[in-house]
Amino acid sequence: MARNKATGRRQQKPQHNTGQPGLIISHYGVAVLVRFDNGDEQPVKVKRNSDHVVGDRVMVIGERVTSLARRNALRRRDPFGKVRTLAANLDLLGIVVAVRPQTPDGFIERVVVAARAADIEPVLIVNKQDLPGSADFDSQLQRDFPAMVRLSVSAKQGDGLEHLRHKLAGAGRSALVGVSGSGKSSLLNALCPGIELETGALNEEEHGCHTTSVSTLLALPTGGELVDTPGFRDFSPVDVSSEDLAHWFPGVMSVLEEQSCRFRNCRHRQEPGCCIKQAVDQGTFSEERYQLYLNTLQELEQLETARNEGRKNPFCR
Ligand SMILES: Nc1nc2c(ncn2[C@@H]2O[C@H](COP(=O)(O)OP(=O)(O)OP(=O)(O)O)[C@@H](O)[C@H]2O)c(=O)[nH]1
Ligand SMILES: [Mg+2]
Ligand SMILES: [Zn+2]
Repeated sequence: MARNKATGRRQQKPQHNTGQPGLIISHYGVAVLVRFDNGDEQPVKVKRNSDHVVGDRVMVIGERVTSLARRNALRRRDPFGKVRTLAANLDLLGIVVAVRPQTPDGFIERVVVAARAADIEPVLIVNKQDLPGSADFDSQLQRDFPAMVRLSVSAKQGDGLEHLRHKLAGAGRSALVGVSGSGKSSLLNALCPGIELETGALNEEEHGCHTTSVSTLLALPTGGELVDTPGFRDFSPVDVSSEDLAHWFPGVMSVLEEQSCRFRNCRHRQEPGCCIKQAVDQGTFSEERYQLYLNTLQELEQLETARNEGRKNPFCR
């Protein structure tokens, strides 16, 4: 019986006439790889723009795949305005960052808000601890995201992987996202010995080379499931409203846990009795991060207005 190259699992021949429940563990554009509940795997053809995604529970009847209802899905808008679903039915989202390559400003915040709005726990995974400058980078992240779970690791040297394994085992289903070259596939290789996903060196500008092109879900030997995704630099959220942002933005959420603004729908601009504005004035919420919040809010509101007026995404190139 043939074996899947990435996972080493058995692949079975397509079965006809009988409906079988399974899970999509890879998506190749015109086909998905389904893992059935008995552990067998089978590639099944799908339409190129079908909405099936890694993490979907499906029913396969003959060569037809039907997705069952999703608990949640993480979606982003790519730079061309197209909505991309990264994965479905997630419990935890590991945002992989490293001192090199740099993660663009605002990236982490947007992913965190999108995850929280979808009821997925966001966790910062600070990879490449073996590189010089990592300690300062880590401290900066601690200052900017004090309330977030932060795991410092090195896929290369194995530091911190025990903590990560433990977190992933307790979570259920997780996915890794982050810019190309941050080390997502390297982490999966370190957590799943023998997997050997392709990894790629950074280029001369210290950017990743978009090595991973297909999302893959793997069952970890130490418990939990983990999805590797292709890297991207921009995260324009899809299912996030300005209200979500005003609530879930990192730092804002921590202040709101202690105090509340006078108005329930406060957007923390100039509204009277705003505890975020007060925190900025008192220096407990940094001016820089507040500015990042306001910029993101403005962008989301423009998107909302455009959507309400039926216009195209104004940020679409
Ligand atoms: N020094 C060091 N290098 C690492 C570490 N983890 C990964 N790398 C290197 O970083 C580069 C990118 O790693 P990948 O695992 O391919 O990164 P990725 O996030 O999967 O990238 P895409 O698939 O393009 O999104 C490779 O050269 C890895 O060897 C680490 O902990 N320390
Ligand atoms: Mg990769
Ligand atoms: Zn407010």
